[in-house]
This record gives sequence, C-alpha cells and structure tokens, in this order.
Amino acid sequence: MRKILAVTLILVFALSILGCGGSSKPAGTKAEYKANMKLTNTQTKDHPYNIGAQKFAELIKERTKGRITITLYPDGQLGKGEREMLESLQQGTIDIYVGSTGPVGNFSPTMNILDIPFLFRDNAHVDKVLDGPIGQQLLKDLEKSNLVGLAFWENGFRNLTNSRNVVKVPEDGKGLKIRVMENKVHLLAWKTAGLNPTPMAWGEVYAALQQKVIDGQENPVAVIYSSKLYEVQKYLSMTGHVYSPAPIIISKKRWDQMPKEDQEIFRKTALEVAQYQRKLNRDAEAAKIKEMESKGFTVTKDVDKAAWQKAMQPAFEEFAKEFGKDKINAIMNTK
Ligand code: EAX
Repeated sequence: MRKILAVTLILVFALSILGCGGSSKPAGTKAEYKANMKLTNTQTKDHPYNIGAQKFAELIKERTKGRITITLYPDGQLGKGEREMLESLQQGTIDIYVGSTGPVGNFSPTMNILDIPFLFRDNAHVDKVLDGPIGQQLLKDLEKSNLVGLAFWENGFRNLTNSRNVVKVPEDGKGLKIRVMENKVHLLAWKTAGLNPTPMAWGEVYAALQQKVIDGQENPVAVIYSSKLYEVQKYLSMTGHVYSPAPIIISKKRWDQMPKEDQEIFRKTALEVAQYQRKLNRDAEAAKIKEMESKGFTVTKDVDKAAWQKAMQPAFEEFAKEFGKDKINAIMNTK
C-alpha cells in the first residue's frame, strides 16, 4: 500500500514537472494566458534555425508583455532526430519545432511534394511558392496530424558531401553509401541515380561519417558548416538538388489552449521572422563555403545538374503519379 502511494506521489511530481507552463484548458482572455514553451531543433546553436528561434522568442515575449516565454533547446537536446521531435509535438511534450520538411511528410503526406529534386529554380521562386497559396495550403494540411504550421523558415538548397571522390555527374557517385533523411522521396531519387542511400536520424550522422559507416550525406551549407562536417568529409558538390524549407510548427494541443489574439501574434511573428531568417541564411552562404575551402574542404561548383536530373527521371515519373503532374507543374510554373 505504502509503495503504491509512494509511486503515485512520484508520478504526480514527475507529471507536474513535465507538464510545463500554461493551463490545460483554453484560456478565456489574453490577459490570463501565461505559458513557457519549449522550442527545439536538431541543429547547433549557431545554425540559422536557432538564430531565427532567438528572434522569435524575443519578439513573442515583447508582444505578449512577458506572458509567453519560449525556451530554446537546439542541438537535439530533446530528441535525436526530427521525426522523434514531431511525435513529441503530437503528444504535446514539446511545443514548437523548426526543421526540414524531410520527416514531416511521414505525418502529413502532401508536404513531401516540396522534397522533389530540382523543383525550385532559385530563392525568389521558393519565396513565391512558400508564401503563396500552395505553401499556405501545405501548412494548413498539417492540422489533420495535430500539428499547426506557422510559416516556412529555411534550411536551404541541399548539396552532396562525401569522403571518396569528387562528384560532378551521377557516375561519380555510383554506389556511394549516403545518409538521407527519413523521407521516401529522397530515398527513391538517390537510389534511381545509382547511389546507395540509407535513412538515418540526424543525431547519428556525424559519428557514422567519422566511423565510415557511410561515405556521405547531403545537406545545405548552413548544416555542413555549423556541424563541421568538413572534419569528417573531403568533398562538397554544389548539387543544389533539393530545396529544404524549414516549417516552424506548433503542437495542436498547445495551440488549442491559446487565445485567438495570441495565435495571431504567433502567426504574424513567425512570418516576419521567416523573412529575417531566410535572408540571414542566404547572405551567409558564400562566406561559409570560402571558410570551409580554406580548411581544406574540396568544393566542386561545376556540377552537371542536367545529368542528375536525367538520372533521376524514372523517379520523377513516380512522383508525378503520386503527387499529380498538375500539382508539380503548379509549383514549377510559379513565376
Ligand atoms: O533540418 O536531417 C537533416 O538532414 C536536416 O536537413 C537537418 O537536420 C536540419
């Protein structure tokens, strides 16, 4: 009996710690609603995700007059990978996520369309699509999975790195064992191009590269630089094969507790920070490449993108079947 009581007390105590701030019922008015929220991502604190997150936390605190505070947990402190983090959002144990769309497609399948290779021409094209009706609908679709999409920040155009040889055309990458995100679009595209892709949570990638369990991986310059992948990789190919948006997503459990006015503040602020965060990411890329080159990283800029597109053609046909040629064209033809 005593044991049961003790266990119950421990459980109640643990739950009260885990339960974080805020009430569980919808708050009646803005003035009553107080919360401390947890915002997480897999990347280091210098990655543009976290710089955007700092700005977001600052503005939210200011605009809610200190009623809502946000604590940042970068560097995978709350989960090894992005899929795991999204599960915690669904359960309501983490409030806010910033990360690639990669694993999001496992929760909200329409999002996978954005991970199709060579879909976007450039940054201006990206902004038009993500901030326009197509992007807004994809964020809306998340709600069916108990996730609320606020805006698209960014990770950036992804590039291939490896430790074996310079890669310009698909033949150079033949059989290369690379880590990909837990995303079936990426998996199929690389397989079709003749590489040997294997899905893995981000938190395991550095060690896997170091121990040569894999030869390579692909990510935007922001990630390659901040996670110091040049220490365990020799070659960077500027393939720019996929653009990785980074939706900022809030748990629907938390969202439904918030008064309308605070929801508005969150949406508006997330969108404002999106402009700031994308710009700082883009402006920093060239200097990061230069710095990595000076550390002995071999950077190949003259990648034959047409050859990669050709090699991935059978995969594109699969994607057209799955997502609809009209939907893919609507993105590609956005001017
Ligand atoms: O979202 O897992 C990945 O490769 C992601 O691009 C990265 O963690 C940032």
